[in-house]
Amino acid sequence: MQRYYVTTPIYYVNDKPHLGHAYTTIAADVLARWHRLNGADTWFLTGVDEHGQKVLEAAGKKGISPQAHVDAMVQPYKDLWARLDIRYDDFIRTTEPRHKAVVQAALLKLKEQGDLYEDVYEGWYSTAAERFWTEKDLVDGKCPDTGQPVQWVQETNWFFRMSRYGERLREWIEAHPDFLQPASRKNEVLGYLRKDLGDLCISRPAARMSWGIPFPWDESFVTYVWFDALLNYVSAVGFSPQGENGPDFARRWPAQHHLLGKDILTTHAVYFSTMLFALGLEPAEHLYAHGWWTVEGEKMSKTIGNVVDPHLLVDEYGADVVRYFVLREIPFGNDGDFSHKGLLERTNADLANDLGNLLHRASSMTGKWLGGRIGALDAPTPADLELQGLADRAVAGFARELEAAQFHKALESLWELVRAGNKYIDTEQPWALNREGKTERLGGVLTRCLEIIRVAATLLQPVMPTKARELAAQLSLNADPLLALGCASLDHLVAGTVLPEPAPVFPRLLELPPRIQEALAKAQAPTPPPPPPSPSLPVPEPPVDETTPAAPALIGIDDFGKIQLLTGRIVAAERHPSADRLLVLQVELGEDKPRQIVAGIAARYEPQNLVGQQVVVVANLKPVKLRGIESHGMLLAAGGKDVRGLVTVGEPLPPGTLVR
Ligand code: ME8
Repeated sequence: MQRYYVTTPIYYVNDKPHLGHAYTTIAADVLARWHRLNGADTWFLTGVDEHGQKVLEAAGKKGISPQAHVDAMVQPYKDLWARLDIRYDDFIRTTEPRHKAVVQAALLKLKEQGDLYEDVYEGWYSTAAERFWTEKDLVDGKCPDTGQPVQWVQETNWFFRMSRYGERLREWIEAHPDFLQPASRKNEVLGYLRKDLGDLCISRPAARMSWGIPFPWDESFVTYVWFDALLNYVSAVGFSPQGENGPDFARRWPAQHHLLGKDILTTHAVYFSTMLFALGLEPAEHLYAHGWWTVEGEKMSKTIGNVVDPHLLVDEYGADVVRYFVLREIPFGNDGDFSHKGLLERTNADLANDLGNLLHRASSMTGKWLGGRIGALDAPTPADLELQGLADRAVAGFARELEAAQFHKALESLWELVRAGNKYIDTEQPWALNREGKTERLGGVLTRCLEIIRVAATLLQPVMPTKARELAAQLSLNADPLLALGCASLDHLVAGTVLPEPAPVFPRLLELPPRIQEALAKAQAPTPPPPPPSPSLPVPEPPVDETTPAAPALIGIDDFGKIQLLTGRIVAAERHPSADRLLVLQVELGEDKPRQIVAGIAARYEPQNLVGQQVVVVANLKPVKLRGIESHGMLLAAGGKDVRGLVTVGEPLPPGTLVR
């Protein structure tokens, strides 16, 4: 049986969790859910780092004991993980006896085998970074990591002979090209190893910093917080440095994935790997160092942090949308900026317009024309076979990319299929099939679209667990879970199954929620206005998902009466010579000559497929020039900027017929 063990860093409990912590934890949860779904023996560990100077100081500021402080700080992490639908298997706290015992046993083992020694140490010590620096490391006399002042400290300490294991680590990295990810990180670590790898100071005199795990043979020292914290990945699964390992240890270790931010790559890649070698263990298969989030263009700080308070995000957007957005928006490994406008645009485009629309179209047409029952598949046409090929590729691509922690590519792979589903509707024209009484084909076409929704519901389970269930429920599929691999075949749904009343799963966000706008205003970041309808746009900006019409200001019938809507027939169409988005159309409106209309529909339609189409035209719009070409009117289309479909009239009518 395949096994899969994934970890997040254990977070410092000096403060409550923020978006950065949520990011790593969401990514780990998605990987764990995916492997669980596919039947792997899965273990997902997260937790908190409770020792060290930072935590001690945070407790001091509150005027409470460090133990009372850490006890109080655990719940906010657990609460947030519950709200974000994080399903971990174990949550470790470094103050737990099960962990302390392993750290102390590890120290004893290393001492016995001559890997620890005592020495006098002097250097510049940064309390904020909890480490010593050499003179040349300092930047303007301050800690290079935190910019905080440093103190000259001279003291006796215990050292781990890390230098003994440097060569082994170099060889390990060369022999395991996938160990450090993304690939660019490998050189960073090899560069670090090329410098003379010193030994690691792993104690703190208790007289100076008492909040740590005491040395087993000398209580005047406590363990350096990183030596303590890194061991959580093995202590939690039953490692015993000196005795018998716990029953699950061999089953879990080595882990498959340690996920972490790029800030703590060295401690994991160098300190931890050499510690493991010394303890007779191998490192995990992959260390994945992801990038750094800024917020609305700024470094995450207390003030700006409020605008991305994960609880606020879950309140206003829902956990699934937050999970989707952070994984889809930036490649895992790159830095990225979290902006609310970006979230609004991305979720409207991908979730409401693409996926929501496909569901809405397929289920509402099934409701209207097939009595709400899933139709039987007809003999596949070349277009159907092409769609099946796309589904095979989408599922294989999703699995491959997700397992490589390339979340954005995995999702993009699925979305290619979703977008193809919408295109398939446009070209197969179920409305025409219905009109012409081709019920068998109509059933086949709509069912294939519903099948794409089923594939999406299956693959999205790890990313958006609740939305995936809602999508499945729209197909009357209530069995949970659907197997992810092997879901590609577009023939799983049972013909005749009654679908529920269509309900919107991904409502469109018309503007930023008021609480978000307030938070942004407070942080003095510019509030992105909702996209204004532009008078010069060749197509209007109607609500994209028909399930959630926009609610702009009400107008009277008189205002509406000012708009002259006429049926038209496209008699010629060509690409705009200087704008990729635009087509130049000649549309017959029953006037003495066809009207020239420039329309922003080139991403959706090939010009030759438009000729002969009966459309609806806003006929009394003032002429405008669009990239140098005059446009005398506008076509009605659904989908805003990402046009999803032209508004057409079911019956053939003479051009120029009034539409009301
Ligand atoms: O370093 N963008 O804990 P920590 C992306 N206790 N990820 C971010 C982020 C941001 N702006 N800010 C934080 C520690 N993270 C140690 C770890 S492990 C044995 C000990 C995430 O609370 C990212 O995963 O400072 C980063 O590595 C981690 O939080 C640091 O959390």
